[in-house]
Amino acid sequence: MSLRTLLFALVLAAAPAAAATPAVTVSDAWVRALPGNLPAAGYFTLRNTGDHAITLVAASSPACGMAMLHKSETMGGMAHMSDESAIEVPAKGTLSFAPGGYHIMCMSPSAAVKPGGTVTMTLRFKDGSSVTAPFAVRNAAGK
Ligand SMILES: [Cu+2]
Repeated sequence: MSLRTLLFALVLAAAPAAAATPAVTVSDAWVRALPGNLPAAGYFTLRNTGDHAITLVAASSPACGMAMLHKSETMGGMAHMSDESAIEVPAKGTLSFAPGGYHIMCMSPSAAVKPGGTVTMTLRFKDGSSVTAPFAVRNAAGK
């Protein structure tokens, strides 16, 4: 085996790990931009098309200084947000990030977060895989 063939074989062997793509689809992805420097919120529907449960553990975006997984809840009449470090999506299940519930908290949004624009968000899973999807930016009214 020549060195060239050996290198090619090594690249092939390494390829599956590097290309780990989760069996998920992301749809209805959008970001609510608020005026000024207020945090923006990302919403989407994540469908797990695979045969195994997957666990969403983080989000990131070049358009956010920092992105966090949050959940809004009303407790005793008070609106409250909590950090979520792991959200499991069962096999063939769907997870909804929507106003009033789960959202991606986009702290220090960049200038790209303006209504009519598009930003990309990356969702990371516990198994090390990730998916990147375009999110349409809407205004405070969700339009
Ligand atoms: Cu939040």
